Amino acid sequence: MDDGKPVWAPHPTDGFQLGRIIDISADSLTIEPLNQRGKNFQAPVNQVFPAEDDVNKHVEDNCSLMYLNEATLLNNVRVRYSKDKIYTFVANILIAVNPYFEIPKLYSPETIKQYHGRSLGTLPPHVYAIADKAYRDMKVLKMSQSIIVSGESGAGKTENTKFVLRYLTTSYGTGQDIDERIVEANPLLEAFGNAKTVRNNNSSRFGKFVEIHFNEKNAVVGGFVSHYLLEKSRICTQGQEERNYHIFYRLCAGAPEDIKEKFHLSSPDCFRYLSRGCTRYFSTKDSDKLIPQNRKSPEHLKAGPLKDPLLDDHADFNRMCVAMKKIGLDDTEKLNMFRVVAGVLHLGNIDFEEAGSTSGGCVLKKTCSQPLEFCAELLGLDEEDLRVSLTTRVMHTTAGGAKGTAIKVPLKVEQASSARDALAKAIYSRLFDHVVTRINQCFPFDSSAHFIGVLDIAGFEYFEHNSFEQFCINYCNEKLQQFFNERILKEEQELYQREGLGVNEVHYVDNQDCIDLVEAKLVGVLDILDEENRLPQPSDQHFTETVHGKHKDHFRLTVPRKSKLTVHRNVRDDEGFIIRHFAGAVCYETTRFVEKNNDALHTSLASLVSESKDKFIGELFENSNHSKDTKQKAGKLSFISVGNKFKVSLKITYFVRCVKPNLKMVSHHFEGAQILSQLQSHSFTSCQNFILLFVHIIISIFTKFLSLYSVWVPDVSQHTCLCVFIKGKKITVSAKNIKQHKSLLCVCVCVCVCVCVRIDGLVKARNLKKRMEKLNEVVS
Ligand code: AD9
Ligand code: MG
Repeated sequence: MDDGKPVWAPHPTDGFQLGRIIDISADSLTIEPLNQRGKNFQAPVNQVFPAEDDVNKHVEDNCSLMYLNEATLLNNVRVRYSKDKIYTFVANILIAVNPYFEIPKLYSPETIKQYHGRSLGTLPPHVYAIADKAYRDMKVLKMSQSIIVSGESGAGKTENTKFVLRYLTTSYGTGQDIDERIVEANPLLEAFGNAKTVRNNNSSRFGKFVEIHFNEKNAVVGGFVSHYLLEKSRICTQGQEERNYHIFYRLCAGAPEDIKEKFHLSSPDCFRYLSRGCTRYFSTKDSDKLIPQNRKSPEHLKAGPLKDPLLDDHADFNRMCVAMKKIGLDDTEKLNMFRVVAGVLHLGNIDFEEAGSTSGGCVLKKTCSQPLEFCAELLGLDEEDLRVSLTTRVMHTTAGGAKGTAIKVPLKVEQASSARDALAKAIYSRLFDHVVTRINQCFPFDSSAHFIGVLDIAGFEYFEHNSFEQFCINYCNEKLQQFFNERILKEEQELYQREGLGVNEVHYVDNQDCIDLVEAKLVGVLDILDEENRLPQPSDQHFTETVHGKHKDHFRLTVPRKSKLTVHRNVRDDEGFIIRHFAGAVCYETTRFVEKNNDALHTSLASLVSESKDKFIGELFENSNHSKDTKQKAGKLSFISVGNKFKVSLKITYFVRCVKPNLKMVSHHFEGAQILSQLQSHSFTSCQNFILLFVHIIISIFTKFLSLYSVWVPDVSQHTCLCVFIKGKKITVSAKNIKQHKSLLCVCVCVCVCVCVRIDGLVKARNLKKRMEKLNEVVS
């Protein structure tokens, strides 16, 4: 690299910049930027990479780059992005950069036809190519396949998932209703399970695994959606400038007048559950003109009822109704769903105040008789029963160990508010379960030979303030990453073993310790939190202290104050903890963790709704097992079941790694540094792992070779790239001559491979990783 050739050196915002090596010291290089002559700077050796001869040239598969490293990979993706080529392969992993605009013809029916039956690599990289490969492998290998779509929030996972579904149903469907229903299920799922967040205007707040089933003749016969981890806390409260689930606003904005009247709906501003987050869009004006002509006008931001200038709730309501019709839901079912949504909104408006008596209990505020009446009416409950169940709970006295008489214990204002919110969460999440169940009934199948599953989960999240929701989502992503590591590395190892290379063990960064930290029995954060919830007086502070107490020297967990990992010094040690995730360290503020983890419906409320006069509500709660309900926390159980599904039933997995180009969510804007960090934590890790694995093999061969014959060693400190020991005699090779020696190096590698291929054993060399990186540069 010190041959005067351009190199990639770190840049704070672009990720990398082109420069020239001016000087080399033991562990750093002096670089002169190509576009800022004289503005030299120092860069660590391991962060400077050789550049391709032509940095404006791009390749479809990163593996065909002359030098494959972080910088060339990023540059390749950047050049392609600037030409609206958003897909790039790294072998058979697909990188997909979110373009934030519709690229003409990229997903057109003609494009679908083009990819039909074509081998990977014969056409430009595309998510259709991955879908087709999965299909062909399913057909040939007679095995179910899965495609895992990952990436951070807003990176394009859900959109790409939809493209895969559309491709498979269009290309290999039978042209019947079922094909369309599988695709049209998405707008409905999104209405109930997606919301606007600061990272994505249409953020999925649940995970889904969609299976497309095929018959013996490999034609689509049906589908099945598994869902998990719906973010329940959002139903009652949202972060600043975030919204509740779309359906609430769509109903208020788009429902016909008669339905609005029937369900007593008005502007979203009138509902507490809708007005907690979006202060920016909040106004007390009760105007109902929800769709601004100019959606971005400042007037609109200032005035008008609660709505988002970038979302068109009115039009989206109509689109959702079309989707409902297409998947076969009739008007009664549709209205039932809307009625429950409206019931939840009115429930949220019920408020409490101290009773003013010695009982210490609470009563409904005087202004709340109407919300109580509306809520009871819509949910088929008795108004008085609802009032009593919200403000008291039934407890059984125990006499001599046997259950005694039931007594009504009055609830304090906060307890009654929690009970109300728990009821809202229970009703809405039951409704969501019902929506998924109904969707599944719309594309039934009697039997299927195989399926292709597509996983789309909420992406890794880190904000300025991170709470319980981020904790759960990131835990899920951590599990997914583990699966990715295992799958890719294990398969590679097996391949090397099959090829006869004597590699016994390959070490890679395993995140099992991080997963254990969250889910281990008794000492895991989730169990500690559950335990806290069971205490007579649970507190966030006590929970946080217990977490720190149980994991004092845990590599993955640290206190916020002393940590250099994140910038959250203002969080006190008993107010949070930092977890080092695979994708970076996140500081979680534990205020309200206990409350958010508590979905428990107390018995009187649970039995009240399950005995509702309304048939639909009764059915939602029909098979409810209250004790099970109270225990279903944080999606721990449900994620594992989905995870197990992969492990047990699927043999082959394809990965689509989505990348978010910028935080502003705009088109044609490439923020190199933040893309680089996504590539490092997602796609590139895998690529690095490949390289690491490859270099690991070479190193182990060399190390064996050393004891017998000779070895090549990187020797940067002497301004040379290589020293070669041949039978004990050291010969240095300067970087200038490296090209001439390339063939010699190749011969050496071949000889090493031939000689050492059957030698087993582990590498014990120190600083292995550093050496591997150096050697990798040399070898490449
Ligand atoms: V989250 O983890 O659910 O918050 P996703 O699912 O990764 O997130 P999503 O697919 O919802 O992100 O994409 C965000 C937005 O980017 C979409 O609403 C589109 O407006 C935009 N997008 C994403 N992919 C494409 C694309 N291939 N073409 C055009 C796109 N626009
Ligand atoms: Mg999504």
